Amino acid sequence: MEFSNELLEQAHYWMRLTRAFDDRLDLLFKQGKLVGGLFSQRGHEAISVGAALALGPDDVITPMHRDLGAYFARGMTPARLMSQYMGRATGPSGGRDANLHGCGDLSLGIVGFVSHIPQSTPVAVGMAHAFKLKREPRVALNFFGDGGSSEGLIHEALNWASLYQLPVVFIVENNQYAYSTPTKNQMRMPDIAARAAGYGMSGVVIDGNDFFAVHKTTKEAVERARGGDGPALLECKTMRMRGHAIHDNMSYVPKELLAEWEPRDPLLLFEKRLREMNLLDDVKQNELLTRIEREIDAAQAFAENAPMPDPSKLTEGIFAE
Ligand SMILES: Cc1ncc(C[n+]2csc(CCOP(=O)(O)OP(=O)(O)O)c2C)c(N)n1
Ligand SMILES: [Mg+2]
Repeated sequence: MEFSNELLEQAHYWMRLTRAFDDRLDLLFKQGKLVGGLFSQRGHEAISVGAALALGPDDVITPMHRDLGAYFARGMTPARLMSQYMGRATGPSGGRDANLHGCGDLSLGIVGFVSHIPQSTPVAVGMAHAFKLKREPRVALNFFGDGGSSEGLIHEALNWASLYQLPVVFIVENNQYAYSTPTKNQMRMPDIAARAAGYGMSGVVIDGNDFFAVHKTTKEAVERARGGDGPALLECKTMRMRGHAIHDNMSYVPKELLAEWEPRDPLLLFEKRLREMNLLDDVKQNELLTRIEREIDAAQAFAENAPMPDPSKLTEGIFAE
């Protein structure tokens, strides 16, 4: 598969934007300017951006809490996302929820998730089933974590998806930990992708820090799913480079493990490749970083000046009795 220069440029922008936005959120949280918790994206950029860029405009994603890059790549603006993190009326959840929880926009093909994991997996399967019944050439892309993969719902969803050969692709972001639980304490086998065989679908292990591998494998799986060949389970191996959320100092993660992953940072690997391909130099890199900082400044100013939600509108858009 060829990677066009345009695609690589886009991917670079989205991945750097994700990293810089994540760093800014860390600062803003410490200044008391955000509401709710904060889940760092560091280490997940190649997965969220690489996978999301494999889709067409009519496809849908059901992201999880470390997929900020997928939101950007689907076209959600920094101003709206910053509003969401600051609990403003201008965020996608209108201030009803915070960070990426409850953050979706169907016009961009993003279905926001509820906190319970992995509840959005059967939602993706349901959408894929609807696409198939309506004979629409659309694909659902679902993201879940290694922790989520041990929940019963995953079994039901993957089994159903394979039985009906639905146009859905599952990305499991194996970042070695679910909160403080290392994967070896929640499953016996080394690869979650191995479970795919039990459902009669293909399972692939990918280096989740390698944009090229994530994008290529996802794109192929998406096109197979779109063509009627059914779902796939893609396990992207990475490392959660921060605590579960900002309150967590991850004292339980061995320092050597983090040191081992540090040089495999997805941004560093990607930029090294771009330089080798003569697509990046210091001037271009500095221009990009400066432009992104300005964009994030503007998003922050927008959100800080945006109104808080109007309490009288609390029940609007809520489906409940
Ligand atoms: C059903 C359910 N149980 C527990 C939680 C609390 N919780 C939120 S994220 C999380 C860990 C998820 O780990 P993983 O799926 O590996 O994703 P990661 O945070 O590592 O990206 C837990 C236990 C939840 N949201 N839903
Ligand atoms: Mg995890």
